[in-house]
Amino acid sequence: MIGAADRLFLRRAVELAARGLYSVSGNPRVGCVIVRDGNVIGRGWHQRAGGPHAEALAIADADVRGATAYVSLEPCCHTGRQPPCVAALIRHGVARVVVALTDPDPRVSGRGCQALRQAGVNVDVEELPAAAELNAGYLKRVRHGLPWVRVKVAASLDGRVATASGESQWITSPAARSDAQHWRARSSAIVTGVGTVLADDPALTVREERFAGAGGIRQPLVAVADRRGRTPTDAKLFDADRPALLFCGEEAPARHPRAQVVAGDRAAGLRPLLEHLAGRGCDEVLVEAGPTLTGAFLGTTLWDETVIYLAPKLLGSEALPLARLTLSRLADCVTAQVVAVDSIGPDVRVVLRRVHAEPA
Ligand code: AOF
Ligand code: ZN
Repeated sequence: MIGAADRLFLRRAVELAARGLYSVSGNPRVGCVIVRDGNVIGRGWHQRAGGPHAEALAIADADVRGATAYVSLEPCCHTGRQPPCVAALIRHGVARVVVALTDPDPRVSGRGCQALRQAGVNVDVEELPAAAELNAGYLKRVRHGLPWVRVKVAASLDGRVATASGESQWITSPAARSDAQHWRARSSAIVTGVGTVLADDPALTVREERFAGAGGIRQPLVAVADRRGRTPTDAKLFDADRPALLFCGEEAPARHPRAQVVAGDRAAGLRPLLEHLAGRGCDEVLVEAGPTLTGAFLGTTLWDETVIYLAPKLLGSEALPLARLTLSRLADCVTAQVVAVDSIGPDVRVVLRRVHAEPA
């Protein structure tokens, strides 16, 4: 049985999990609160993939015998880079576990709860949408072998991203550009196109200290869709200390002095690119590209979310559109659902989700 106090502590566990928003990539964001007689006696959150799990950190805080553990994700029952949390919870005599989200990892997937019950621990599962939302990328990767794809666009009010001559710096305000760092910082990878690299030479890094965890700022991997392997060796995106990948067609050189080349006809498509990134453990991918690659994503069902910063300016009908898409019928238009609208300095930020035609 779940009560109001249980829901409160479970929400606390999810809040703790959110502290890993910028540092955990490749693993779920997980929080754990341990409570006895209405008092919190232990708390922990997962801080980086490969590091200690939330439960282990929470247990380390106190004598937890007979207490209740509130966890934002089903405790693991397998040995990965860390020992199984289920065994630790049992060994330390936790009497009850309340879970906000079942772990879809095939090594766990209900078996964590089952093992706890078999050991005589009471288990309640109370699915909290906030727990799933925080791990939308992890859930999609584990369930579908694809990352959560977020497309970022900075445009004028008339949906233009550059003048006809290619001038684009800057359409949105410094406040909006700083806000946009948040999406980079939470991503496992940033995807761009070679056209953007050649035109703008972006660094595509996380630069603000507010995103630094215990180990400093985690830089997301960078991936360039670059069919012919034209990314210059002195491109700024190579300057950061993180993996760089070029997704090339078969005609591209097999090697690049500063990047790993993923080559072949299949590598040149967007789905293989995303599958490759998911295979490397990328949960959330941010597409920061020009009209061609942005249009290529938005014209498919491969994207999940779009974040558009709109500056109150008009660039006119000769300027470049945010997405190069050719549609002949209104019925073919890309449809999205608005999930948030906010003012960011003088600009507006709109967050949209793809309308899934197929059942979720
Ligand atoms: C938990 N608590 O805090 C986390 C869990 O390589 P490992 O050992 O870190 O295992 C990764 C898997 O463990 C991951 O796919 C997920 O199933 C689980 N993550 N589980 O009980 C945690 N981070
Ligand atoms: Zn665990």
